[in-house]
Amino acid sequence: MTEQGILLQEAEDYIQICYTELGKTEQDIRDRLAAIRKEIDVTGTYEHTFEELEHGAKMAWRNSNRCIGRLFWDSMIVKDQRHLEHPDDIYTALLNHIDSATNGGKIIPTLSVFKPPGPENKGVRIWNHQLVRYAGYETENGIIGDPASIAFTSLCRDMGWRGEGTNFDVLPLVIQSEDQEPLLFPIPDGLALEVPLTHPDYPAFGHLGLRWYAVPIISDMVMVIGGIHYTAAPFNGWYMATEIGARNFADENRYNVLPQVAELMGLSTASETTLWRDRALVEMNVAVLHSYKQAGVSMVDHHTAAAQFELFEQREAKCGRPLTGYWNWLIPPVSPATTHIFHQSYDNKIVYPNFFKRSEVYG
Ligand code: HEM
Ligand code: NRG
Repeated sequence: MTEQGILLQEAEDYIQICYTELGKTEQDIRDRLAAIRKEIDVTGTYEHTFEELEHGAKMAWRNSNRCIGRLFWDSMIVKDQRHLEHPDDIYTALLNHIDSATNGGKIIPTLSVFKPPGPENKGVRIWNHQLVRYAGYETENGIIGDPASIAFTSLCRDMGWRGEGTNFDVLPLVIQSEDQEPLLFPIPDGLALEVPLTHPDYPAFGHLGLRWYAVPIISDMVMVIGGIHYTAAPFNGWYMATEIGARNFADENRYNVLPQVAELMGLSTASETTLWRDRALVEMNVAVLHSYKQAGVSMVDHHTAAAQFELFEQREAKCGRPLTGYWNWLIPPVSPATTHIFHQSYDNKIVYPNFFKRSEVYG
């Protein structure tokens, strides 16, 4: 089949299901498909209406097999920024996303959509993994900051950016539009809300000087709806505490702070059988939940998130939609067997619309 034939096929599949879910008539579907056929014939591609884009983005979240947060798929805010081409305007829109999604701490799940590539244009691409992320530097005295950001940080430095060199330097935005070179834009001080970490029972925990940003805004995934590849569609919800407490700070190839937490708790790290890692891990997660609560920033613990996911499973069954999920990612990294997710299996079939890693789509 030709590329246009495939696009038309995918458009037809999507419009059928989208319009059915939105309660439109068979005539609406026929009319829209005729218009899309014509548009693809003439231009080689087609544009989604806002309604199609909005519902498609929500479906893409609903179909994200690795996401435990899907109960709230239907309430996401979708911002249509497809008209923006100039990097300055895209920058402004990204700052607006950060600000309006943060909402003073009461986080609003939000997705901004920028111009997708087509036969005549290359669309928009954001080079950051997340809009807000800490830099990582390799130095003679070891790594400073987030080891996961070393490659991207060095790219920013090649483009002329200089961070302060702390463990928590907020990286700049790197935006590419059409055929232009990627450009670098700073995130103004104070725009990205951050939470200093403290522990309700261990004052010494606060002296570690740990902090994390309020809102995870994934910006490097491709959203695929009806055959259109949205290469710039940053989205956010709120954090589940274990993402920060059990991975970002605990992984040995990330901030790796469990030995320091064990020490301030007075635990001996001489033998694994004391389970000092596990005890430090739990208190690390207590600190994350406590600190976000105290700062008034939305966050969910893994037990509540699993209960919400169970409700999502039930609602999907009621709507007659087969549930898909990826067990390896859905189980939380702390006490997984205390959640129902651990004790059942999930079908990891990929259903469209969905989000993909760039490498899955473009190799
Ligand atoms: C992955 C929670 C909102 C799409 C995840 C993960 C968690 C999570 C814990 C696993 C992350 C990891 O292990 O690194 C939540 C919570 C949300 C939320 C608590 C609160 C509302 C969203 C939204 C979207 C989304 C709004 C998209 C519109 C995804 C996708 C992944 C994912 C695509 C997989 C990411 C990857 O493959 O790297 N989510 N999520 N989530 N979530 Fe959600
Ligand atoms: N684990 C990553 C974030 C992955 C997505 N998680 C969310 N997404 N909660 C981290 O930064 O720790 N979301 O859209 O809310």
